[in-house]
Amino acid sequence: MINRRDIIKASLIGAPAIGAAGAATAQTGSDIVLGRPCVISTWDFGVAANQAAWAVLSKGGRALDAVEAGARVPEADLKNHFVGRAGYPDRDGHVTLDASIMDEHGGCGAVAGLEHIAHPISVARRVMERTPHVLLVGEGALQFALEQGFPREELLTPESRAAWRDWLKTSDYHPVANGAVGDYGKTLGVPGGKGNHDTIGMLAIDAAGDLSGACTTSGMAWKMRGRVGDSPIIGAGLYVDNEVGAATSTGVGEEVIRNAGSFLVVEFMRQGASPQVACKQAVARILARKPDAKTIQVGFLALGKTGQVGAWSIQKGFTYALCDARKQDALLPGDSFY
Ligand code: SD4
Repeated sequence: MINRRDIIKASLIGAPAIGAAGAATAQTGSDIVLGRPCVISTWDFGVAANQAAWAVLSKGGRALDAVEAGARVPEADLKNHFVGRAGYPDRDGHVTLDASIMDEHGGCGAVAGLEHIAHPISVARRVMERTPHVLLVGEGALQFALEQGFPREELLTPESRAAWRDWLKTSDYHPVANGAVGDYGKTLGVPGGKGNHDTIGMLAIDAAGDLSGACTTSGMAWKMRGRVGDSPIIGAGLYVDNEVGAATSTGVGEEVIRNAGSFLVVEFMRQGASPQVACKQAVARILARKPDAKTIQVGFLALGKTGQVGAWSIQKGFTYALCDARKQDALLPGDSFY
């Protein structure tokens, strides 16, 4: 994988892009600028998700439809143990899913602790479009999904069950009072980091220049029953402001919630920070408020209204995928403090 600077130099993605008015848009600082339409998402598997989103965007489709289509790809991927079907369960063996979606009008919908439904992102969209509410949880979310015609399914695969049983041998998870990131087990490594890094956050701009975002996850492996992370919390795991830009997060959700992370990134952008600087400042805020957070992973991804991209994390290892008319399979490492 080449680094961000190389890619900008090589003009692979950082080449002058077609901006809002169809004119060449200059890069600002170290920001990568994508053409319109475009889509970005967290982690390596974001490449495949972006391509599904691109199938919508390249035909002039709406960013909202694109991010839903993209997020459904890892939700269905049996090799991905941190999103949708085959997600690792909580400590009691239940696969509980969190997801949120936001559109260009500030509309939002989310589900938390949803069981037995393979595509929580689509249920989140129904919450947005067909209820007067923003967030449905647990039993109520399941009831709503079934009423909406989503099939009830077993999401715990034999492989995920085996991993859970293996984890039960040591139950290697030690929450610390209200701070607590815990130890997610030796096989998963740094909490929120490599080995435990498959939440997808996806942000898109469509041909009309409108923004939408989606975020979906099975949350931290072996979490306490009832634990909800940042991904379904609007302003924490996802925030979209069609005037300014959008942001999403991955990693240990407790630290993101504590700092209203994605909202914070968008607010920094509103105050004039580039998406890259905004992500960096939000990670710095987390570290300033809780210095021992340097042992965990949190990453932010942001997309400015005119296609600038930002990505910053606590630890090395955060990657993100980019896609516009010039290239649909770009993958870059984010910048980090450690
Ligand atoms: C959570 N943020 O539930 C999610 C998990 C994650 O990389 O992103 N892991 O806290």
